[in-house]
Amino acid sequence: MTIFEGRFEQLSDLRLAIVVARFNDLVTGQLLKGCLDCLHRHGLDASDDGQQVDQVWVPGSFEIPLAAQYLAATGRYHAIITLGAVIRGDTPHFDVVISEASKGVAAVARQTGVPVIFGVLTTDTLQQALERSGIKSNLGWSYGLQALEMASLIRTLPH
Ligand code: INI
Repeated sequence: MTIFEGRFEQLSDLRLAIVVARFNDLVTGQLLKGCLDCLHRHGLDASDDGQQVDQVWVPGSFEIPLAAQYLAATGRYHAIITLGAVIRGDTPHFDVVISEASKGVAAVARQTGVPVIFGVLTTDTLQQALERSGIKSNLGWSYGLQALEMASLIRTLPH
């Protein structure tokens, strides 16, 4: 039996891109902080002038899939992390935004073969979103970890 799984080692040549939504940037900025902390603590150069991790800012979560698609199509990145916050209290078109963001991200990953991590928080209130982006835990950290695992896994799978 062969078991394929991602490992958190030999990460020095990985290139990652992070797509961040400005909407609710109180939350998404914190997710980004947590995500970069995770990547840094796994040995990646996630500094402002580093070459391993690029950042792309988009207006809102609805725009995330298009930016992710451009990035994935370049072939430069081993994984892409998307960060957004969709809060039900803010808008009646909550369902539209989250549905397009989630379906779009999944489609990009399948069409390009590049892992795209879905880091769009979906909550009923701003308080819940803040709790998940630093007050209690920071899911940005988990999204970073999931990107490393998937980037590593894809490299080990038979092509
Ligand atoms: N974008 C978000 O990322 N989160 C939200 O909660 C949100 N709300 O509430 O509307 C939101 N809307 C903007 C949307 O993502 C697009 O940027 C906008 O519709 C322009 O296409």
